[in-house]
Amino acid sequence: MQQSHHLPLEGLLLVFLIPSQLCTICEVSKENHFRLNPLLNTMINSKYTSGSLPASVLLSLRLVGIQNQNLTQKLFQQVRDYVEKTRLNLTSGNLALVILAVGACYTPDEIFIYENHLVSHLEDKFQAEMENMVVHDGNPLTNYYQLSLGVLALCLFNGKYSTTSIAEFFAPENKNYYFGGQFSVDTGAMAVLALTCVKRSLTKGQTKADEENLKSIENHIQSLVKKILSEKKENGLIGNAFSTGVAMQALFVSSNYYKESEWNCQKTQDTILKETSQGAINIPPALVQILPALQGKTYLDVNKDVPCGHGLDNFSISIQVPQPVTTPHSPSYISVHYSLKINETYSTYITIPNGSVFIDVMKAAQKKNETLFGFTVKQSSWGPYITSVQGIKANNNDRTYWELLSGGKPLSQGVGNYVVHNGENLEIRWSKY
Ligand code: B12
Ligand SMILES: *[C@@H]1O[C@H](CO)[C@@H](O)[C@H](O)[C@H]1NC(C)=O
Ligand SMILES: *[C@@H]1O[C@H](CO)[C@@H](O)[C@H](O)[C@H]1NC(C)=O
Ligand SMILES: *[C@@H]1O[C@H](CO)[C@@H](O)[C@H](O)[C@H]1NC(C)=O
Ligand SMILES: *[C@@H]1O[C@H](CO)[C@@H](O)[C@H](O)[C@H]1NC(C)=O
Ligand SMILES: *[C@@H]1O[C@H](CO)[C@@H](O)[C@H](O)[C@H]1NC(C)=O
Ligand SMILES: *[C@@H]1O[C@H](CO)[C@@H](O)[C@H](O)[C@H]1NC(C)=O
Repeated sequence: MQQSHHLPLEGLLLVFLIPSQLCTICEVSKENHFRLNPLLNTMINSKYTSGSLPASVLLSLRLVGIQNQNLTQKLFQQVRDYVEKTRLNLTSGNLALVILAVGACYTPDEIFIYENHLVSHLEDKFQAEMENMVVHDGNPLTNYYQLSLGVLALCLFNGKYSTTSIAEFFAPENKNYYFGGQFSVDTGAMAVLALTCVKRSLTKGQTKADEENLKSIENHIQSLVKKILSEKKENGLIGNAFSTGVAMQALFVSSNYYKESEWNCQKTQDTILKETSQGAINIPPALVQILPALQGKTYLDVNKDVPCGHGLDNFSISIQVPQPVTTPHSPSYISVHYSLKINETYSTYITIPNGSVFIDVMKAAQKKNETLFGFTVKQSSWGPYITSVQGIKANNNDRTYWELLSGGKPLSQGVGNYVVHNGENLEIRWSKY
């Protein structure tokens, strides 16, 4: 908060006093910058069609010091349009991303935040999330990932929030960190970033209550970091490929809560670089978190009072025309089994061109029988999200959603990205998280 003037000095002291803090941060070396090319190109050349994605891309580029004027101006314009078109009827997390992106480093764009009172709007939205939790059995309007983004933006941009409430709501045993009993790495990692920001702002204040809050926030960070590390896979990924970017960021800012031997950052980095260059991680909202992580940067480096870095300033960015997908003249067809499970199960066989994705199967089933298989989607930055099937709507207040499965196992991709296979057993199931 007010102490932001002291940050540069504090930063220097940290560098000299606690060198071990820096060892765990691994950055892609200069000679290897070319390996970031596929990642950057996918990010930059995506059509940014949906929601806050332009904001996330802008934030990511600014954090790594890419200041291509044409590109940042275009992105900033898209963010403005988004804010105007939606008249700020945004979810808390989306508004937080706008604030972080526009305010990252000292830029003239920052005035946009103040002209539109974005921070006080975020305070209201955060309040509404809390109130919803009180009324609806502890369930926020959105989720804890977005509440964490909200706390982070309020903390970095001098917004008002109650540290006592945060210390209470963000306890690691809170059910909102879990989906179907499984710890959500993305959620825990974003919470670590938010709590770390709050922690840093508290080490100054120091009333008796602050001291209590500080202690409990430090405990929360410690247990969340432990849970994140326990989701580390053999190949170095943390959770899955889509959560690893934000998990790396969380581990960068919390290195005094684990031993150096507990995380091999280099291994995680190698796997991520390999997977992005093979095109295995080609979804822009995942890449926007990975890019800063590969440069040793985190969302906590968003500093409105310091100019943008120059890290990748010389990076050559080619704005490509997306290549048309070459479709074979006579596509081969595959057949899959599709079932819809509510209380009863409704099933059908669907024949579709090889290479189709899950949503193509759903559309074909819908065509067969609209009453049984009719569904609706909402566009999100990750692609189409299934909001209802047979008229039954997902509802955050009840923690209900439409779950995607294959062979009885939950998928880690959405209906717009998951490519289906011949003979596969696909299912969409009315579930609780
Ligand atoms: C919270 C959450 C959920 C909640 C959403 C409801 C709620 N209470 O908000 C629940 C538990 C229901 C859920 C469901 C699913 N999720 Co989810 N979810 C998240 C999480 C942790 C945060 C989303 C968020 O608010 N982001 C921030 C805001 C600002 O961005 P947003 O785009 O506006 O957010 C909306 C969308 O993200 C949407 N959403 C949530 N999950 C998914 C998944 C897909 C594929 C799509 C298109 C949209 C979507 O819900 C958000 C609120 O409206 C993300 C992690 C992340 N990094 O985002 C994973 C994440 C997006 N989910 C993921 C997956 C795989 C799913 C499921 C497909 C799982 C399954 N097997 O069924 C389903 C979606 C099925 C469907 N109906 O289409 C993956 C997507 C990976 C990918 N390659 O696309 C992520 C990245 C987690 C991960 N690391 O694997 N999810
Ligand atoms: C920016 O865009 C203008 C016109 O669209 C173009 O002439 C110029 O070369 C571009 N500059 C860079 C650095 O790409
Ligand atoms: C905000 O948007 C939601 C759906 O996105 C809509 O249901 C609601 O009526 C909107 N509220 C206002 C005040 O426009
Ligand atoms: C960028 O390029 C200029 C000129 O080619 C060079 O002087 C400068 O050192 C480079 N900066 C970085 C960060 O590589
Ligand atoms: C499923 O069955 C239960 C118990 O019979 C019922 O309460 C519930 O409403 C049903 N759910 C749906 C979505 O039909
Ligand atoms: C579908 O296409 C993939 C490659 O795109 C191929 O390996 C597979 O054999 C094809 N399957 C059928 C049934 O044609
Ligand atoms: C759709 O399925 C329902 C229930 O099985 C059936 O009554 C109806 O006739 C079907 N409609 C079509 C167009 O096949």
